[in-house]
Amino acid sequence: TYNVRAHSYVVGGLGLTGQACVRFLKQQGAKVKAFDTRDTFNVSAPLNICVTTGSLPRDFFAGVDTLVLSPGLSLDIEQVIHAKACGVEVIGDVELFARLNSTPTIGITGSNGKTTVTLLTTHMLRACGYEVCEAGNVGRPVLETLPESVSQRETQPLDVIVLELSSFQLETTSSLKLNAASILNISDDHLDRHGDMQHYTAAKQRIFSHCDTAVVWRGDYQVKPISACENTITYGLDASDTGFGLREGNITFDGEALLNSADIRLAGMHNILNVMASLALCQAFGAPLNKAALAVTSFTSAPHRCVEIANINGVKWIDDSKATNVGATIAAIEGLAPITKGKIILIAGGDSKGADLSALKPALVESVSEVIALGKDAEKFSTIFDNTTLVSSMEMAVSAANLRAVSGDIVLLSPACASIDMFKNYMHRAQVFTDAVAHITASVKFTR
Ligand code: UMA
Ligand code: ADP
Repeated sequence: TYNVRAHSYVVGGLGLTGQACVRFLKQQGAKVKAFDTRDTFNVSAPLNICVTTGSLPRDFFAGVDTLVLSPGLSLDIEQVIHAKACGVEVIGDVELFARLNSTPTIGITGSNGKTTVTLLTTHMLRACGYEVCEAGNVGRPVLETLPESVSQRETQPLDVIVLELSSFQLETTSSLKLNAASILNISDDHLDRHGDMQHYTAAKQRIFSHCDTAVVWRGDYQVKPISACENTITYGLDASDTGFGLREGNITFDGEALLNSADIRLAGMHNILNVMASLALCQAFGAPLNKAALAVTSFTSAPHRCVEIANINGVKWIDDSKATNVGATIAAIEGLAPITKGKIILIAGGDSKGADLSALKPALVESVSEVIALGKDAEKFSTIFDNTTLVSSMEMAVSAANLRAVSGDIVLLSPACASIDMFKNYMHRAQVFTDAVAHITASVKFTR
């Protein structure tokens, strides 16, 4: 067994993950100090340890054997190269969790749908009577789910943990044992960090390294495990007699109807796939499938994922600020096109993270009347779609859309890009959008 006290740690980065690592390691009585590459950053409570910012002194890693690196930091930065040169092992918080965890665990990764499937799977398992919590990229650092962590000590022992895992978290993980795991889908994202699709896919494939049951979408060969897993459950939108399928509007398991898709309160075919993935993960864990299926009907979308925030004179305003890559925006357009009575006006742009936006073109040409683009990579939209208007703020984007939209239309904020060039995060971007839309509502009332 892994003994935390027998090691001496450096925690790299003091965001949410780094702070949770420091607290956990200190509680366990381990030796720990930290660095952050930024001159200034916020901590939620005093850490009471030695913290170094910027470049590190030459002897910084003397006597240290493990660097726990935050997911927001690349393995290529000078501090990590320095650590490796000193013989220090570089791991992430998920690897530390893996070495200590003994609770059954389910893992979810993919370019899109991770949070939805993580929350839905958790919701289903809770409805089946299990003590369950979600953690990881969804927002709760994984170490906080261990029974010895302060936040878990006061609560009931967990029957199962559902982990949302990003490619950054998987990149530094090697011994995570999962009862069930899935790569939901793979499309272009984070290439500024991973370099190319091959490295990005390889990071995601690490989820299957020690996994009992792989949950596999039949629609993309890239999501199949390259390493051997004992069992496989497949799903897809075809009428399959094995695994999960779709027949006459019903989600089926081994050909038997399980759930009518009309009872699902999430929009778009991509969400049917998300429901199937969640059901398959529950099935792999051994949960009663009928109860899990019933729970779907009481699950609503997490915020900022294709949510209608206003209907002003017949124009629907939709917040899909969480669409930070091309795959998510395509899913939103394809999901909304069949339900719109008019045209779709798309507000998009931000930091494309090195992505090739041309994959968006067919969906734009097919279903979007105009793109209003903002942010660092706004001009990339002009190169793939003629009717693109460039604006310099979200307020301008909303008022331009308001001028063009008529009853029956949809104005969709689905940026296909990260928000960090103009906003604190995707939630902040959504707030600025919502405020600007509320401003229109106020002026509509005023003119009346
Ligand atoms: N940073 C520095 N220097 C440092 C430390 C951080 O510049 O020394 C910067 C990073 O480059 C990044 C930001 O600070 O821009 C945050 O990085 P972090 O590693 O400290 O992030 P945390 O606050 O620990 O949050 C992370 C996940 N964030 C990232 O991977 C960037 C959160 O996912 C996750 O909820 C949290 O751990 C708990 O597990 C967020 C995310 O955006 C939602 N994830 C990306 C995505 O979903 O696309 C991968
Ligand atoms: P993630 O956690 O992977 O970012 P979310 O569930 O938060 O995933 O959804 C992010 C974005 O991707 C939203 O815009 C959502 O509408 C879209 N999306 C959700 N599921 C899928 C899917 N299976 N395929 C493509 N896009 C999806």
